[in-house]
Parts: sequence; structure tokens; C-alpha cells
Amino acid sequence: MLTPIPARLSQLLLLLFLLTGCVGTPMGAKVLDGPLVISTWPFGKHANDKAIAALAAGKSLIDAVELGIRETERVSADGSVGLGGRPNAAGYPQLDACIMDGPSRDAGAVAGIEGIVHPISAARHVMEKSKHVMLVGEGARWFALEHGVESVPIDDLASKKQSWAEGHRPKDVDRDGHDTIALLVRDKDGHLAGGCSTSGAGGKLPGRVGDSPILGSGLYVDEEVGAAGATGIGENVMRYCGTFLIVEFMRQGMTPQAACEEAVHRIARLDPRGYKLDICFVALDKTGRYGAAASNQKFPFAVATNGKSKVLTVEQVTPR
Ligand code: SD4
Repeated sequence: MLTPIPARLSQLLLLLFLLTGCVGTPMGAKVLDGPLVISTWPFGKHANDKAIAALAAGKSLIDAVELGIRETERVSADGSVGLGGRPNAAGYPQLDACIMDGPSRDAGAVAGIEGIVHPISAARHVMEKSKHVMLVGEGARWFALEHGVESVPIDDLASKKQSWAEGHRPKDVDRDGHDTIALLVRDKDGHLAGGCSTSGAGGKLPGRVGDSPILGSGLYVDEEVGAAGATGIGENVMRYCGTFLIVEFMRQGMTPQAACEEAVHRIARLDPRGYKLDICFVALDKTGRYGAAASNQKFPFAVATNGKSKVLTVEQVTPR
């Protein structure tokens, strides 16, 4: 039999419910008034500024994500995003990207795409103009061209691959030669979206796809809870669904900071490489709190709100 809740307690519960507002808002968390954008690495600052400006101009969440990431792709920041990114083993860039919209729960991704200037826009077209979530390689390029995404010729790629296959194979993937933009946006009403774009690990095998375009690995957005993005060695993120894990930790009540750190600890505990994994995460939640963590290095990331845009750094997590 149900015991009746005393009147004062039920009033208190009602008050708490009203104060916490919407579903998924962590109890007692201060809700940020304006928008917030967080992204990986110092080059994310320029992307964040574009995204905040887009929101201020009345553009949609997804516009903000796309315009922000296009900026990083345009400048091919740090030689690791866009067509200026580090080439694969055969000497040409193959790009990965994805985009995810919280309110509609729609997503789009492209992987191993060649000669496309803005893979994030190609991913958005997949989300909005196809019935699919992910297209790869030749098909992804064809679809992007059909939708007018800016491109460059790729006639020389087959010969580059051929000459590499004939004996110019490098010994290993360039472990230092990688970076990625993962960018997460929360608008002033607490709606969420995100995107991720990369040229992937430098010197990767042709056809290799990393974590960045994989939902739940390089990026995950859950409108009820929060969003997370990853950078680092994709193989070490995707085997553990890193960003999905972080969102689930936030769902259980952790702050974005605690969730990012916990994900690093969890993966490091399970993986034979321990904290040498070279994985980094950023996250934000529905209330506008954010966090970041990295397994084995100082990790700079960028955060912007209305009127403030900065680069912050977290130390590597202290191994447990
Ligand atoms: C990949 N995660 O393709 C990407 C590369 C990266 O910092 O983020 N590097 O594995």
C-alpha cells in the first residue's frame, strides 16, 4: 500500500520540480542564461566565435555548429582538419566528419571522403537530404558533389596510392600528427548540438576511419542530458564509445568535468595501454556546465559565451 506523502514534503518536492525546470536538468545546477560553445584545441576559439556569432544573428543550432567547424576546415588549422590536414600513408587527405542535432535527434556523417573542402557540410547534407546517417568514400564524395559542396579534383589520388603501394610505405602511423575539431553548442534555451571534423591520424592506411565520424565515439549529443566530443587516437576512443560513456555518466548525475575524467579513468583501467592512450574529451551539459580531460598530456580547449571567448587548459588526469 502507498504511504501518503506528508503535505509539507509534497510541497517541497513540487517546489524542487519547478525549480529544476526541464527534464534532465541536474538538480540544483545553475542554469546558464546565454549560449555556450566548447571545442577542442586552441584553434577551436575561432570556430567558437563563429558559432556564437551565428547564434547571435538568429541562426539555428546546426548552422552554428556547421559555420564554426567550417572555419577550422577553411584554415585547415594545425595541419590536421580539412584538406590541409596531414595526408594518409599514400600521401593524400581522407577526411571524416559528423554532425548531430539534439532536438530532432538527427545525425549525419561522412568518412574517408576525398577532395571535399567542408566535410562538415557534407555530413549535414547526409543528415538533412538523405535517409541515411553515414556515407563513406566514393559514395560520400558523389553525394556531396550532387549537393554542391565545394570540392577539388582528385585525379592524382589513384597514382599517389599506386606509387605508395609500390614501395613508399611509411613504417607507422604518425602518432603526433593528428588533431580534430569537436565542437559542442548549447543555445540560450538549453538545446544542444555538436559536430566533429578531422583529417584523422597522419599516415593512416588509406580507408582507415577513426572515431571522429562515429556517433558515440568522436561525438555524442543527447538533448536530455548533454554532449561530448573527443580528440586523440581514434582507435582508443572508438573501442570504448568514449563520448557515449561520458553522456551516460552525466545522466547518472556527474558534472561534465567529472564525467570526462571518469571516462578517461574507466578506459585507462580497462585498456592494456593504461593512461598512455592519448585520448582527450570535452563535454557540456544541458545547464551550461562544461568540462575537459586528457589521459596523458596537457589539453587546451576553447570555450565561448556571449561576450567571452577563451582558451583553457587541463592537466592530464592523475592516474588512479
Ligand atoms: C582520429 N581522433 O582520426 C582522430 C584524430 C585526432 O587528435 O583527434 N587527433 O583518430
